[in-house]
Amino acid sequence: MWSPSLSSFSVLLAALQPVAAIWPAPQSLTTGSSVLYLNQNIKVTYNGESIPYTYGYVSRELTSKEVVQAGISRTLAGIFESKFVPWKLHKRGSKWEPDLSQGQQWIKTLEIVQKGKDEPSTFKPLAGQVDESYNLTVSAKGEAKLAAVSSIGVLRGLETFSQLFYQHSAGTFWYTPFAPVSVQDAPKFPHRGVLIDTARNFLPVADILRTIDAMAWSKLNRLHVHVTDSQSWPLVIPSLPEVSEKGAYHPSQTYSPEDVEKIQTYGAERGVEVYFEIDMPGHIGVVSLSHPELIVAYNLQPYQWWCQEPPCGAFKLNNTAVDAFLDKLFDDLLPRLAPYSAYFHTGGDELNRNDSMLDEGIRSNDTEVLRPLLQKFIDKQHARVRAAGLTPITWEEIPLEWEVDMAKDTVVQSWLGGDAVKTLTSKGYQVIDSNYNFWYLDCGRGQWLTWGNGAAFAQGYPFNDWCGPTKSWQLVYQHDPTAGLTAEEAKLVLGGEVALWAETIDPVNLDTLAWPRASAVGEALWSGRIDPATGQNRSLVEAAPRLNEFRERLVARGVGASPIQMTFCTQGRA
Ligand code: CP6
Repeated sequence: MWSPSLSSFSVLLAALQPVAAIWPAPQSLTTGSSVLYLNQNIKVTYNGESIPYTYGYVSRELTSKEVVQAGISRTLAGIFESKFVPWKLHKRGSKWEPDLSQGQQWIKTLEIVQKGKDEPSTFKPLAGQVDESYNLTVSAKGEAKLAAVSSIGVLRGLETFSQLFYQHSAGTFWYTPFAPVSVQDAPKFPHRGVLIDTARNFLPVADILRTIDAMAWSKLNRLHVHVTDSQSWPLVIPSLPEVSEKGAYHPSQTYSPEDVEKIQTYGAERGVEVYFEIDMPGHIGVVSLSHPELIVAYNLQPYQWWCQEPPCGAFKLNNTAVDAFLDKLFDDLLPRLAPYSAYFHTGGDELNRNDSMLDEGIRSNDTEVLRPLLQKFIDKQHARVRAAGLTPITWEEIPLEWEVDMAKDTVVQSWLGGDAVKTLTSKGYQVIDSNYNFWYLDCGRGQWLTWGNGAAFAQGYPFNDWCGPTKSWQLVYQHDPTAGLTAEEAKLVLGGEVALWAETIDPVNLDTLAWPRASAVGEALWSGRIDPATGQNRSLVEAAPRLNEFRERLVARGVGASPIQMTFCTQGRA
């Protein structure tokens, strides 16, 4: 008789007590119920040196100190400028804010200590492993301390710090109701990524930068730019200007070398490594517009015979002119990318064997004929990538469908689901999981089957849904890339990536499709599926109001994230 009323009593208490809503959940978090206020008078130090808070500070060079200084500026701006007043998160008509007439206890200091050095000094921040861990404490007296090994760890801790604060509805007061606070945190997986596709529909630089911001707030750290495909080539290659001149949708829809560097340095400043993919030998038909001699099966019909999606087109697999083109392309591009990223993605998905029937040097679709040619193609391509100091990433078809051998430090991105992650890790490859059943965020809307103004491909194809139903945040949240793996296999899972294939995405719907579902994957990859406090899978019931609050912060900071529930769900609770 006692226990039901006892438990409903504690539920009631929990609902009256505000709950810190850090997203993604830290590995360990304790909070109190003292109110502390924050204003621009906070004294910030970095390794003992005072850091003036300059509004809108942008780092001039990627040194740890500059990155931290810019991070502090953004963090405080993220608190003071976002004007996040959490009225939606409290019961209708309730008196939920601290009483300003009680006086203010201020946060006086934020003492940042970075114990390690960021090397190399050229700031290739996330090359290989970076220690992103941090400890954050805020005493009831208003002394905040943040300790980390790397400057990226400092940025992660600053983001957590910012999520403790709300603006008072009275105006220029910002407070946390949770002091004292103690956080110990570190990511479960080193690779927590988002794939964007700038070939099906172009994304202006500003939209990419906003995506990087939302990634950093979600503690996502790798932006994979699928920059070219058979539909368009927006990337300007100065030594091969004709490729984007012919291949971009429009001269305004291109990325100059300066744009690329801007995107990479913007990411590096925020602890987001930006790496690029030039997909090949399939998905490269657009090169036919400038170099028709290198490509087979461009824009052929019926497209299903040649590829998955029009317009088709693949590189000739055994061709010296293709080699010369790739030498030139990689010599131009890779040295520009290498200072800011550890990886280059060489594609390798959905190569259709029929394409080589049209290659005058091959004239076969026999796997046994094509496999050694593809092996040679991949060997040369990966040697070019490694020579530039980058680690190659390929799609899973290269090792699994084609059984091409690669060095075991090659990273393989898996998208087809099933046993692929287990098979790849048991073979010794490092894996990024992008299982399309869970982490393809574009899926679920009618696709390009009305293509060509409804005329060119109006061959009676039924309208269908692009790759299945739209995925809920709950579905993407619950996918664990290491489920069913042995401990040995799980060690080789670097993490995962959500994909935003852009057949039906452009700046108009990018934010609503990406956020906050990518943030849900951010928690799956940063915090892990298991809650260390309970040893159980994380609870959707616990996550929902926390993700809801994080979504409000995304919107307040200028990202058009979709709502995940009714205001009633928070206001209606006791
Ligand atoms: N484009 C490229 C795509 C896809 C892939 N590669 C894709 C395939 C199937 C689905 C969604 C996207 N549009 N280059 C596969 C990696 Cl369901």
